[in-house]
Parts: sequence; C-alpha cells; structure tokens
Amino acid sequence: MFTRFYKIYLIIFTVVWIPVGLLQADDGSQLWLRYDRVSAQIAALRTISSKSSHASAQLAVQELENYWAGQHIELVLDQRKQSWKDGYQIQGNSQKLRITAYQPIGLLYGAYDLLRRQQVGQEFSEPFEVSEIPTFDLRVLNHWDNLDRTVERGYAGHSLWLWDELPGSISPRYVQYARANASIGINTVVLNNVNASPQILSSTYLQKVKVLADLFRPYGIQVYLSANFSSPAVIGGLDDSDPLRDEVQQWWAMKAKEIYNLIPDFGGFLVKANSEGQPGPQDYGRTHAEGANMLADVLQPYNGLIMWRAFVYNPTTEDRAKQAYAEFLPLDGQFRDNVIIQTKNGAIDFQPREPFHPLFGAIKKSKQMVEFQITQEYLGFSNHLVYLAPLFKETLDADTYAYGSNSTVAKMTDGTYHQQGKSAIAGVANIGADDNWTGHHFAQANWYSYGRLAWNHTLSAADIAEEWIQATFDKDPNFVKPVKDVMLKSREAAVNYMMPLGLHHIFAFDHHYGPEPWGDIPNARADWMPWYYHNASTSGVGFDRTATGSNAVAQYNEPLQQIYSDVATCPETLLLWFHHVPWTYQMRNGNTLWDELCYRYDAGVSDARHFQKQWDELEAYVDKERFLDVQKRLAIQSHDAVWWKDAVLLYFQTFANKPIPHDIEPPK
Ligand code: GCW
Repeated sequence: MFTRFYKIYLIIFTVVWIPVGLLQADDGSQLWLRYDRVSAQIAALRTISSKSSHASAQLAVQELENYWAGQHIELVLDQRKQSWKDGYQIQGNSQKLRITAYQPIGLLYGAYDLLRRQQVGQEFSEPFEVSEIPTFDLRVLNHWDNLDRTVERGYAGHSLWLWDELPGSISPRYVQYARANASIGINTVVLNNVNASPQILSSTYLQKVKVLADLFRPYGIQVYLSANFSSPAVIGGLDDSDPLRDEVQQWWAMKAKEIYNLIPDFGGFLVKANSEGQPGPQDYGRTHAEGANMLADVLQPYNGLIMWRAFVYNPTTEDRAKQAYAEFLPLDGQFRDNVIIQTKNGAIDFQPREPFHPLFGAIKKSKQMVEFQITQEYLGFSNHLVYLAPLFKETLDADTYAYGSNSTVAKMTDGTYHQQGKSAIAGVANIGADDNWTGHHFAQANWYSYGRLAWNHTLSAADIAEEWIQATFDKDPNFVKPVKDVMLKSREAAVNYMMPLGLHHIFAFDHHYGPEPWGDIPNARADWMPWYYHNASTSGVGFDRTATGSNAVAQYNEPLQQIYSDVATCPETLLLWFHHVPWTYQMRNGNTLWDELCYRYDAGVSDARHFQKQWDELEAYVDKERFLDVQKRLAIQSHDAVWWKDAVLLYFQTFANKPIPHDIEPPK
C-alpha cells in the first residue's frame, strides 16, 4: 500500500514538480559560464573551422559551435608568433573573425574571450582587433586539499578530488572545473595541501593524479603536487631525508622518473619546508636553497619547476613580520633557475590588510612569485561577501621602489625587471564540492577575478566585477551598478569591521572566524596570540615596527622606510601595523585614535547593513535560490560585523578608558 502511494507521489512529483523546479532553481553550479546554446538555424549560418586537430583547438571549435551566435570563425595556429606565448589575437569584420595563436591553448583562450564579449553584449567594432598576451606565464591555483577530502581553510565543502574513487571512476566535475579555469586563463593547479601528506607521491596516488592530469591537459592545465620534504624517509624507507645524501637524491630521481613516465608534462613540486612544523632541509643543517636546489636538479631534465615557499617564521623574540626576509634575502641568487620563491602577499598571513611583503622589493637575483589567498580564512569564510580583487590589486600595484619609483610588486614578479624564466602567481583556491563550488555565490567572483588578474594584472577590480556580474547574474544596469558598488566597497568594509587602521591578527585562535583580541592561551606560542600584534595597554595600541621597536621598516626600500617610520606620513590604513600610538593620538581628520577606531568599526557595520538592504532591493533580478542564499549570508555578515565591533571596542575600551562616541550605536 505504502509503496503504491509512494510511487504515485513520485510520478506526480517527477512529472509536475521537477520540471518546474528545474526551471526555477539555480544552484550556481554554472559559475560565470552561462553561455546560451545557439539554435541549429543560427549554427547553420556560420562555420567554425580549424586546421589543427590538437585537443585544445578542438575544444575551442566545440565551444564556439555550441555557443557562438555571430559570424564565421577561423582558428589558426601561427608558428612564427612565439612571443605571444599562450596568448592570441582576434581580427576580423562582421563576416568573419580569425583567432590566431602560437599554441593551441591560445585558440581556446581566444574562444572564451569571444564568448565573454558576446555574453556581456559587447558591440564588435568594425574592423575588430584584439591581442592578448598574459602577464604571468604560470597562473596557479593552490589547493589545500587533504587526501581524506578535508580542505585546510576550505569553506565550500569537501575536496573536489574523490581520491577513493580514482583512478577508476571519474567525476564530471573534474572537467567542469578544468573548463572554468581555462575560461579565465588559469593554467596550473597544485592538487594537494602544502601541509603535504607524503602519500601523494606513492605509486597508488600517482595513478590517480595521472587521471586528473590527463583530463586537465586539453584545457591547458598542468598539474603540480605539494611534496613533503620527508617523503624519502616516510614512504621511501630511508633513514632520513637529508638533501645532500646520495640515497635521498637517488630516491627523488627515481620518483621523478616514475612521475614523468605517467605524466610527461608534470609541472613540478610546491614545497612548504621548515614552516609550522613541516619538515625541511634545516632539519639536517641545510639551507632552504640547498633543499630547493636538490629537488630542482632532480626535475631539471624534465623541465620541472620547484615553487619553494617563503612562509617561514619561528617563535623567537624576533618580530614575525621580519623573519622570512631575514632568512631568504641572504640566499638571493643561490637558487637554481628552475626554483621560484613563493612569497605571500604580506609578511604576516593573508590579513584583511597588510603592507606588501618586503621580500618583493629585495629579492633581485632569484625568481619570485606572489601567493594570494582566495579562500577567506581571515575574511569571514564563505559567510561574508568580500570581493578580493581590490586586495589583490593593492599588492600587485604597490611600489617596492626596488629600481626607483614604479617598481611595483607586479613588475618585480612578471618578468619586467628580472629574467624570470617562467613568471608565476599563485592563489590558494576557495573551491570545494559544494554545488556552487565556493560556498558563497559571490566567492565565485574571487576565483574569477584572481584568474583574470593573473592573466592581466592591469585590469581594474571594477571592470572585472562588472564583467563577472553580467556573466553570472544579469546585464541590467539597474542591477549591475548597485551590485558592483557593494562588491567594490566590501573589502574595505571588512577591514573596518574586523581590524581597521593597521590592526592585525586579532582573530579567534586557530579557526580565525570572529574576534578574540583578548585571546591568551597559557604556554601557547606568543606569535600566535593576538596581544603579540596589538600590544594594547593604557598607554596605547599597535606594533612599533620603527627603529624604536622591531625596525621591520628597515626591510623596505626608501622612501618607504621613511614614510612608514614617521607617524605623520605613515598611511593611516597601516598606522597600527607600524606604530604604537597613544589612544589620544590625533588623526589627520582631527579625531583621537580612540574615536577614530570607534567610527571605523561603526562604518564597517553600516556598510554591512547597507549591503543587506541593497540586495533586498534587487530581488526581482535574481533567481530565488541564489537570492535567498546570498540574503541569508548577508544577514550573518551584518551580525558578525556588530559582533566584531562590540567585542573589539569593549575590549580595547578597558585600556583606552574612553567613552564610545555618542553618535555611534553603543555596544550591547
Ligand atoms: O594561513 C596559515 C594557515 C595554515 C596554512 C599556513 C600556510 C597550509 O592558518 O592553515 O597551512 O598559513 O600558508 O602554510
């Protein structure tokens, strides 16, 4: 009886509900790739042709066949255009367009360029011509995915990589992922966490990695792995992993051979060594350069690369912000050509705002790349809408003065000033198995904008936002404008409600969600405690990094040393990063520091509330599913902004001993 009813309900549900449901539901899984499939009639009006049978060229043909509603397109490989790298040129008129590239993948990038223009309703000028050569050669995503499918600092579900099912079973999401990356030019992925399990290099896992590499190849994506420096001892059975020992080198050489037999275009290794408890060459009295070079020599015959992280710090009396510089600068010039030092954008750790890492203005003889964090470890996880392109731009456009003015971080790493070999940029992925890939629908914009900036770091955060909104949601200017406005304000809002004026690392211990400036765990590492960073007392607040303090300012080139050292010229956005100042210190607008702090927190809260209100007014433009999901998260964000404001102000008030200005909402 029950079964029969159940079946009837199922039939009614299937016939009536599912089609309706499908029409209305939008889980965000399509990302920005919402091209309209062309009808057979339109397809019959134009031809898409390519002489190349290369898989990437054929993918380009396929994408255009499916979605291009315009004129004829010819795809051409031109072997004389080596300097274009994986870029492309599109030329033509209203009858015919030609995409020319040196490499087949350039044709696919050109195809996505055209589809993007079509998608945002761009008018094609007559004659039409556009040329694109990417600013960074390697546009890298770092996945912090563990083999048990947890993701370190991941807020979008489990890892995409179904290790237990590989190599036999293949999730359709692997190719969707590769396609999404290719559509924005990402061409390198490191599959596993930098806190690397040695098992990833076991033969069993390498078979699984091979499957992913094979699937990604037509989309122009090269696979790298994070390597655990102790692998020779842990999975190779050697006594130790001393990089200068023959047996250790031979083990790595044998491993490299095994990998390249399976994956001929394997990219190389990313290594986190002697950092936060990870093993490394220093365990054997060797330097970072000796460790990196050993691996570099092993991969060199295969054109493999080593990305060696500069994220190192130890619980010493030395300011954490100074340690990577102190350790890596003396090694400048000692690294092999196929080693790139991978340095986080700031010297502490992916804070809502940090000055750029001083190593970018200092390393001149070795290769270096920036590492950003796309996943929002310190920016409200996937609950807060925080558009990160302004943060990425702030670092890339920051002037290091290494070769006079305009020696930006971007130029120090993109090959402008140094022969980089391959220039590179990395972002720690915010991608997981969630239907919408990134948890928050707007976090898709961070994946997108990272890719677009890796392709061309001169693009503006505003233009990228606009493009993304149109592709992902709606082209109506009444929708695009306010949403863009929210996105562009969101990073500064987060800085304000979390840690304005250069405050940093006052997050809850370990998980880093929410405030805990009072945090103090007995016997814990001082450099993991918030008071280490804010130094609040009745006399003032902030970290003195001038000559009277840790003198971290000395790691910056002039005139930055001077600018940062002088409290009168230090940008107020970084005031408490570089200075310890009294609560009564007078800000440039005349407010005392204490009052200004209160106003900044309050402004952050107002912005978060404004985002909610703004979104509510846009309901008509958005499908229900995404509308409600974003609405729900904006409510959390507003709530958290108040939580931050109240908690931090009430805590600091115990030192400042000043009233909260009467024109802001009193803490509860
Ligand atoms: O930001 C910190 C994170 C760690 C991370 C580390 C790193 C992968 O809290 O989870 O570990 O940085 O970048 O190595």
